[in-house]
Amino acid sequence: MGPDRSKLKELLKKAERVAVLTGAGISAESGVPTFRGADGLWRNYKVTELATPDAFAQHPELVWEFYNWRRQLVNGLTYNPAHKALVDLEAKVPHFTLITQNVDGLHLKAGSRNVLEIHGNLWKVRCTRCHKITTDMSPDMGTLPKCQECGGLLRPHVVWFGESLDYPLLHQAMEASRTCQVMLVIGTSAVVQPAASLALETKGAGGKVAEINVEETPNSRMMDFVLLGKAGEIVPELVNSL
Ligand code: BJW
Ligand code: ZN
Repeated sequence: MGPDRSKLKELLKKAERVAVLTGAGISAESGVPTFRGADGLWRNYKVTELATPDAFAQHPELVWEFYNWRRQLVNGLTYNPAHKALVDLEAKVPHFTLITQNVDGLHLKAGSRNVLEIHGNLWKVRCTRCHKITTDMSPDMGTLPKCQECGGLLRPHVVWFGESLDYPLLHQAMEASRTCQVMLVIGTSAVVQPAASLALETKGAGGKVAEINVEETPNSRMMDFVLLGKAGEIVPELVNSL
C-alpha cells in the first residue's frame, strides 16, 4: 500500500458524499468483454458500427443478433469482488451514488441500491412505435422481436452513439459528480461522452478524483490518484480497510 492509497483511504473515510463511475473494465473479471479490448467486440465489428441508430435502421436483424449474443453471454455470468466491494462502500458512506455506463445489470445483481444506469440496461427493451419500456429476461429475443401492445419493432433500451442520455438520469449523475468529495472512476477508457466528463465536474467543484484501471487513460493526467491494477483486487482492498 503506497502513500497515495493511504491518503485516498483517509479521504474516503471522512467523505459524506461519494460518487463512483464504472465502465466495462469492472465487469471484465466477471467475463464480460470490454468494448475496446484487444480481441475486438463481436465478429470484428467495432462498437461504433453496431451501437448506432443508423445500424439499427439499416440492419435491425444484425443489431439484434449482436444483442442476443450479449444477453446469452451475460446471462451465465455474475458479479465479482469489485461489484461486491461497491455494495459494502455504499453501506459505509452517508450519500453514495453509483453511476454506471454498463448495461449488464451486474451492480444491481450484486446488491447496489443507488445505481444510475446512464447507458440503459441489456434486459430492458423499448418499442420503436409506442415507446413502451418492458423488462425481458429472455436470453434470446429472436431476430426481430415485436411489441406485445402494438406490434411495433422492439429495440434494446440502451443509449447508442448520437442519442441523448435520459435527461433526469444525466442530471442526477451530474449533481452527484458536482457534490461529492471523492469520485472513484473504475474501468472506463474515458473516451465516450458525456460520461468521460463527469470526473471534470467533480474536479471543477473542488472534489478529489481517483482512477482505478489496468492502464492509463486520457483522463489520468487530471486525476488526484491513479491506481493501476485490476478492479477486482484494488476496489476490495480499498473498501475493506475503511
Ligand atoms: C480494467 C480491467 C480490470 C479492463 N480492472 N480496469 C464530443 C466530441 C466527439 C464526439 C462526441 C462528443 N460528445 C458526444 C459525442 C458523441 C459520442 C462520443 O462520445 N463519441 C466518442 C467515441 C468520441 N457520444 C454520444 O453519442 C452519447 N450521446 C450524446 O453525447 O448525446 C448528445 C450528442 C449527440 C451527438 C453528437 C453530440 C452530442 C451517447 C454515448 C452512448 C455510448 N453507448 C455505448 C453502447 C451502450 C449500449 C451497449 O452496451 O450496447 O456505451 S458505446 C460503449 O462505450 C458503451 C460503454 O458504456 C461506453 C464506454 O465504454 P467503457 O465502459 O469505457 O469500456 P471500454 O471497453 O472502452 O474500456 C474498458 C476499460 O477498462 C479500459 O480502460 C481498460 O483498460 C479497463 N479495464 N480490464 C480495471 N480488470
Ligand atoms: Zn409498442
